Amino acid sequence: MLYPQNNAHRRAYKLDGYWEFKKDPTAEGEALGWARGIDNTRTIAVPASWNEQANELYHYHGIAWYQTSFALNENDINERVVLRFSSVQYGAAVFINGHFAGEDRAPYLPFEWDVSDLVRSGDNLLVVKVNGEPLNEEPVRICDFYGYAGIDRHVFVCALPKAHITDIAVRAGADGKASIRVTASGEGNDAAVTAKIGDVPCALSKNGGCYTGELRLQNYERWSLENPALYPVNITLFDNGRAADSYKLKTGFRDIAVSGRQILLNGKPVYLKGFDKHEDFCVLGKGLSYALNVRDFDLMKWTGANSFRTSHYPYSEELLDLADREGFLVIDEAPFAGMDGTQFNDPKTCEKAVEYMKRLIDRDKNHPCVISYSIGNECDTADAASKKFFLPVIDAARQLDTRPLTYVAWTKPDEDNIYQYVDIIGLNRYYGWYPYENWPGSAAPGNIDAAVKQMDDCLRDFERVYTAPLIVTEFGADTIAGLHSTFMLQFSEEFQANFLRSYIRLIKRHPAVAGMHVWNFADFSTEQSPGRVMGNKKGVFTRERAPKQAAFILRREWLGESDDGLFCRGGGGAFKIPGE
Ligand code: BDP
Repeated sequence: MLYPQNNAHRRAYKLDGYWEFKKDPTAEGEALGWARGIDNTRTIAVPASWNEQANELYHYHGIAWYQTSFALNENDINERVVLRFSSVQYGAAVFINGHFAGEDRAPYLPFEWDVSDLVRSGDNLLVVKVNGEPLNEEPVRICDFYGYAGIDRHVFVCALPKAHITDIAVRAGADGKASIRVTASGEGNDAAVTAKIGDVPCALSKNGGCYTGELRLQNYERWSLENPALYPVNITLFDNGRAADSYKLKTGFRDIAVSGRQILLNGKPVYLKGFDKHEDFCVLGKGLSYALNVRDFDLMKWTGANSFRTSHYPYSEELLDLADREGFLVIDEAPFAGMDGTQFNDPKTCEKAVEYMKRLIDRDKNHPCVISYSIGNECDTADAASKKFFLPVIDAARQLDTRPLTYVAWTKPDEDNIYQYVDIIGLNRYYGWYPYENWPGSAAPGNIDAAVKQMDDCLRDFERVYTAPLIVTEFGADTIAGLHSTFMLQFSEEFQANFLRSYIRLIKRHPAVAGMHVWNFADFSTEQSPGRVMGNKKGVFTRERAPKQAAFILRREWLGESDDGLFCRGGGGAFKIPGE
């Protein structure tokens, strides 16, 4: 699905702003005719989760109704009008001018409908019924993160030409070759499509239902961490002898592959250093913020990170755009976290999982930053029934994309049923933090030396059983910013700094490991519980993005900063003490 854009042929109206909002705790809105409009509402901002926008909304996870209006002119309504939601948690039923437009429950993924028959010139009423939590049969769980709900990314109304481009897939390799596939709709038999990357044109030929072609750039720069060169791809659809539609996206020429124990970027081994993140910030909840994204990349770079995982769901398209521009390597995770036998044994849930995996790849396939899709996080894959769920997901992913697949879990090497089918093995380990009662000889919480020994054993066990690259996809310790201790006590900044440094140094000694992601980039909100002090505090940064001591340790481990450097350098370069 293409991201909305404005050009000579397309208009995209963003419906950001203040909307009207009404809770529906007894689910009676539909019967009361709220689809035709709601009254006695309160104001809510879009995009953003609703929970932190008002005291009365924080704990609300039921059904809620949103309403706004948008104006279209005569030109718009003579075209194909499409309504696009970039993501709504957890699913939306949508009504335009009182008529049903569509319903979709895909978590953290976009959906759109042709609403040409429902709109009129002038004002149009848009009403959205939102489910505040996922239905049981959906392959998505709110794990250790707060169940933020609402319209958390942009909503667009688009006017597209009747003959229009519906999809574009560009695969650009390190050798300068690009293959392009375009699908269109509403065009005549003599329609044609042209493509241009940079200055190099390419006529696409009609192949079954789509237009395909290849081109090669002679003078080009590869997309890499140091130089994330992006090239504009301009696609034009000609119908009846004239340009009917066009679309512009960006591509990067790069290869990603797994060979032996290594991940290769443009044929050279690349070591992943970075974080697991969450879409989570004060007031916004999971709401999109461009400024926050820029800040997060700045801080990730400042620590020396080159990559992150979108734990535990697809993040916004805008965030991936930024990763393309900034040269970050992303493990793009499907929303399948914490699945167990209940989901594995329900064929409808398994079918949905395949659909969502396909939709994730469809959305993200053109991003050079995406180096791997993670098919899930910490599911009960010791259960053989997990194959019923994951093998079709893996199969679907392999049919659509050549990117390596990752699976992330805490299962033991010989008991897991899924690792053998993926290309990269993600290990989540918390030795020395959580008591692992079921792991014989588990390190006591707080005992870093024993934890490191146990992590070492774990890596050796995996190295014996699997030949694929390993990534330590999670390790970390909750830390309350401002708590200090010389006794190496859990929750102190000193403990976290030491804990991370010890893990990192051990991990670096294992050549089978191709990377490490610290849990977590920043503190984030969770359901309240005795083990969570207003959220998960394993962030290297606080929720407000202030560094804990561990952030400076990462700089030293990942950038090779000296001790002096910890105190004398700002993020933007050398900081000179006046007079020195
Ligand atoms: C891991 C989960 C992650 C949690 C983390 C933790 O993948 O979602 O937040 O543990 O406990 O097992 O901090």
